[in-house]
Amino acid sequence: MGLQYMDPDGKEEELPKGVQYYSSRREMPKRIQKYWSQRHDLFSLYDEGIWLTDDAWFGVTPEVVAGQMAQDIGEHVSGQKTVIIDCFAGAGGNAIAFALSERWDRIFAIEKDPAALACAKHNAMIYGVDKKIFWIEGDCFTEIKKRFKGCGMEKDAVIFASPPWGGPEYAGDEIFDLSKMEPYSLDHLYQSFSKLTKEVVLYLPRTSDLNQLAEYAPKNRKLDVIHYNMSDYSKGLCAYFGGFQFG
Ligand code: MGP
Repeated sequence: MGLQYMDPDGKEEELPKGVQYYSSRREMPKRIQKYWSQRHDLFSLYDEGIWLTDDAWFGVTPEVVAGQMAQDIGEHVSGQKTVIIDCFAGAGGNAIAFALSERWDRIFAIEKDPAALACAKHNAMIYGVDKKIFWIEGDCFTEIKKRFKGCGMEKDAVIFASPPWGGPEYAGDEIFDLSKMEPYSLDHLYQSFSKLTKEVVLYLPRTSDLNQLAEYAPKNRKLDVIHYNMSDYSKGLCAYFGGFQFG
């Protein structure tokens, strides 16, 4: 049984379990109150009734950052890629940005937490793109094997993943050790996703150990890593594996 929620048109809705719509900072649990002032950075349409789980407040990609990433992936990937798979869709920030970019024939959004998935679908509806996304509830490692491997779609697909970083505590490390990222290490993510397609984009902490990332650069070739700023500092970085060409 969820909470009652008054949508912006004044209709009462029952919120699914684990889903929240906060209309003031006071309503939020203390541990996430600091994100209240960022709500319109996360979703410019927050006031239209954006749903989030409490953990999504610190995991979701801010809208302008997600938009920039969607543009970079779409413009700089080599070959005829037409499918993008968002492996940790969370509350939908990235999948919505992919849909708004109108670059992809098919967008798949995988999320194992049913509450986060309910948020993502609802939020995509607010942005008018829910019908442009195929929603999959499940574990991304299982789902990509089950649904995409051997179906001929691999050559058309890019995998995007904004995985959990082990919570906001990541920020306490001067250099973030990607081999200890919880619950999935860089190696686990890279090895699992690159079995499906070479074009893999990972969104990682801004303090990620670049030497660890460099180990995945192809021999004698570069690996592009791009920081994404808001205001004048980095929110996080994307590592672009496989065929991407940035200048
Ligand atoms: P932050 O450092 O937790 O917060 O997240 P804040 O207040 O934005 O920090 P500040 O120093 O920038 O003011 C910064 C950004 O990292 C967020 O906007 C998210 O995009 C991203 N992010 C944070 N966490 C904890 C995660 C995570 O676990 N997974 C993913 N994919 N992104 C995260």
